[in-house]
Amino acid sequence: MVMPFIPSSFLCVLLFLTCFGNLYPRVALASVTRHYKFNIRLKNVTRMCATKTIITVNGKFPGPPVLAREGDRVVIKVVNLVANNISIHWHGIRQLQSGWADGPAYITQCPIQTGQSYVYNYTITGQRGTLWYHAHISWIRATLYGPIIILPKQNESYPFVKPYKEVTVMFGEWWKADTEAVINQAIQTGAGPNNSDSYTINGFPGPSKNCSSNETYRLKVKPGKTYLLRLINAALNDELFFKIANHTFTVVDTDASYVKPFETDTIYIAPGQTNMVLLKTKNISSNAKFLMAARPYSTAASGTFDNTTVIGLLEYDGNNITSTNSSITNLAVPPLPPINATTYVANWTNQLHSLANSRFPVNVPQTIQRRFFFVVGLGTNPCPKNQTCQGPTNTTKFAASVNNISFQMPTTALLQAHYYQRWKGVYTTDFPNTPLVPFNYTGTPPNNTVVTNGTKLVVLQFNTTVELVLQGTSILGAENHPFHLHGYNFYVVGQGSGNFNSTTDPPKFNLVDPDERNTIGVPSGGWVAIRFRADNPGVWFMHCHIEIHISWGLRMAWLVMDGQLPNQRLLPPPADLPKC
Ligand SMILES: *[C@@H]1O[C@H](CO)[C@@H](O)[C@H](O)[C@H]1NC(C)=O
Ligand SMILES: *[C@@H]1O[C@H](CO)[C@@H](O)[C@H](O)[C@H]1NC(C)=O
Ligand SMILES: *[C@@H]1O[C@H](CO)[C@@H](O)[C@H](O)[C@H]1NC(C)=O
Ligand SMILES: *[C@@H]1O[C@H](CO)[C@@H](O)[C@H](O)[C@H]1NC(C)=O
Ligand SMILES: *[C@@H]1O[C@H](CO)[C@@H](O)[C@H](O)[C@H]1NC(C)=O
Ligand SMILES: *[C@@H]1O[C@H](CO)[C@@H](O)[C@H](O)[C@H]1NC(C)=O
Ligand SMILES: *[C@@H]1O[C@H](CO)[C@@H](O)[C@H](O)[C@H]1NC(C)=O
Ligand SMILES: *[C@@H]1O[C@H](CO)[C@@H](O)[C@H](O)[C@H]1NC(C)=O
Ligand SMILES: *[C@@H]1O[C@H](CO)[C@@H](O)[C@H](O)[C@H]1NC(C)=O
Ligand SMILES: *[C@@H]1O[C@H](CO)[C@@H](O)[C@H](O)[C@H]1NC(C)=O
Ligand SMILES: *[C@@H]1O[C@H](CO)[C@@H](O)[C@H](O)[C@H]1NC(C)=O
Ligand SMILES: *[C@@H]1O[C@H](CO)[C@@H](O)[C@H](O)[C@H]1NC(C)=O
Ligand SMILES: [Cu+2]
Repeated sequence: MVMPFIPSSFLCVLLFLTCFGNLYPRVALASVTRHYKFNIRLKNVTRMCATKTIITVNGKFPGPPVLAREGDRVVIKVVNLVANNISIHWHGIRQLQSGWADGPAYITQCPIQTGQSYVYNYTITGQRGTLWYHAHISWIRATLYGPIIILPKQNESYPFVKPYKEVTVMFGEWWKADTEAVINQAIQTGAGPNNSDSYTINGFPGPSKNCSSNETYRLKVKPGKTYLLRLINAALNDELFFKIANHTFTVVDTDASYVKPFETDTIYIAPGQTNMVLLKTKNISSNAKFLMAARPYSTAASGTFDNTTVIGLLEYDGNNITSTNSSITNLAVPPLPPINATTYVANWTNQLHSLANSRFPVNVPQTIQRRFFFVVGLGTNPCPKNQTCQGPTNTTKFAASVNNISFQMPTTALLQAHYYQRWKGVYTTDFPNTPLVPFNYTGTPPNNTVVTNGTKLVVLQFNTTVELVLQGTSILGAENHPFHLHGYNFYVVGQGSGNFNSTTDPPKFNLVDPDERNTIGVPSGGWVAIRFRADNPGVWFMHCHIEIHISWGLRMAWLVMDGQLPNQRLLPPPADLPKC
């Protein structure tokens, strides 16, 4: 059913007794349309001793939650009131037949220009858990992001103990510099970009010397209760470890898919990924305080990434909440794995298994129609003749590629070009299934690191079963690349270090209870294998979720053709689809 537009805060009060208080109380109707209005506007916020003007949704940082139940339709009118072009991606939403609402600029839509608006309209089908939204153009997502909270259908429960409270914990970065200037300069000079100045928890960078004492995220809890934490990594460039001193977590979900619960004291979460974890508070009376901390996992060279630690506070009820910076800094920072703890990441990821029961079955393709082997990593472009560059050896610009193709952004949207059959001169369909020049991907890097540039797509017939091996390289340093696929969830059937072996590795694939997700780290100096069924027609972006890598070209797109039946076709574009 469609309701007339009402402000989301009002809807919140109408449908939920409390919106982010206790649990989300009962929704009156089985399946509804939820209307939101996102005014994209500037806001001055003060962090780390300075005030900065940032781009926000409705003046909120992080942005307001989109709250829905599985099966609901979500209609979000986005109005662009800033000077920049804007588009918003609903990260992890399947967008079945609604590819026009996916959001990546120049892939599924032209950006929303200043003063214009666009209505994102989609149904949440077969998904429940935590996802998020973020701007999907340039580096605007640095501040334009927020949670998507999908509750189970009415009268359906979580497949774990009912939490006493639910809390969203969103990680991000704080940049003193203007991130648009940072990326523009990096692209111009070819050098690596500057680093962020701090990580954030729900927008707070934690205590910093001589700055306001209220910049620390505080989670107030009662003793002996179970809290459901919805963790989201919205950082631009960094994978993170997260820990709360003297507490452990039970991981119950990845990317809005339930997993077999397991205990861990340190979460590993890459940009684009989400995790739901249960936090059982201790049976202590009052006045207890513990630090929470997050800091990066990276194998990149020291100095090329922000290696700071963000601190938050877990405060038990009855505590004096006017605690100052000094009382925070007296607490012990929980010990996190070493920054380059690749073994910890592999071990953590190996513990993820789908529930795979009758209520939440695994639909991993057992037979495969198309196999792909994509080599992903860094590379270079030669310096233009009339310029000086500051990339590797000072004669190049940093680039990145998939099968040595550095994806060039078109100036019109690919989905429109496809739909209106005006694709000539916009894209080609000759993306290679395997690298054209094989080499020892994780061995001594080749001398020639130059990439080719192009806008190439892979065409898939509707319902094709796909297996994709993503192989990392050691060119200009081995790094983990968190790959995100739009329009689909996939199953992670295998991973390993070194080069993928097409004879010995596939027999070890997990086709029983593989982790289902939308973003997976290609291990540093290793590979990962995923499977999915191409049952969603449209043009679907796939890219590393480290923003500097996507800017350098670590991205490509799949074109999935319509099927025969009406419900297997991409629907016509909405009338207000932005024009380039
Ligand atoms: C932010 O602060 C500057 C300087 O005080 C002011 O000129 C500007 O109007 C403010 N912007 C907003 C969106 O409040
Ligand atoms: C959203 O899409 C549905 C299905 O196509 C349509 O019935 C509805 O009118 C749309 N709502 C808005 C506000 O565009
Ligand atoms: C911190 O407190 C100051 C002074 O009361 C206030 O102006 C500022 O907005 C607060 N900052 C945050 C992040 O809440
Ligand atoms: C927290 O853990 C540390 C290190 O293991 C230990 O020394 C300390 O006693 C613990 N504190 C509480 C309150 O459990
Ligand atoms: C963090 O990076 C800086 C350079 O940016 C380096 O000097 C410092 O040693 C690094 N710290 C750690 C703990 O790695
Ligand atoms: C809270 O802290 C203030 C300042 O340190 C102190 O005056 C007050 O008594 C404390 N309140 C409680 C309930 O501990
Ligand atoms: C991690 O970094 C430390 C300190 O820089 C170094 O000694 C160690 O060899 C590195 N470990 C790996 C696995 O690269
Ligand atoms: C891997 O994880 C398991 C389960 O948490 C743990 O028992 C084991 O010690 C871990 N191994 C390494 C090498 O971290
Ligand atoms: C270099 O040449 C290109 C192509 O002729 C031109 O577009 C660009 O503006 C020039 N750049 C500089 C820095 O002169
Ligand atoms: C590149 O140029 C910078 C600045 O001129 C210099 O500091 C650096 O050593 C040069 N690097 C190489 C590899 O030549
Ligand atoms: C690839 O490089 C690795 C690391 O140097 C080496 O161990 C391996 O033998 C090489 N593989 C081939 C096929 O040359
Ligand atoms: C790379 O260059 C070095 C020195 O110029 C040469 O010895 C080596 O054989 C080259 N390696 C490859 C893989 O071409
Ligand atoms: Cu990457």
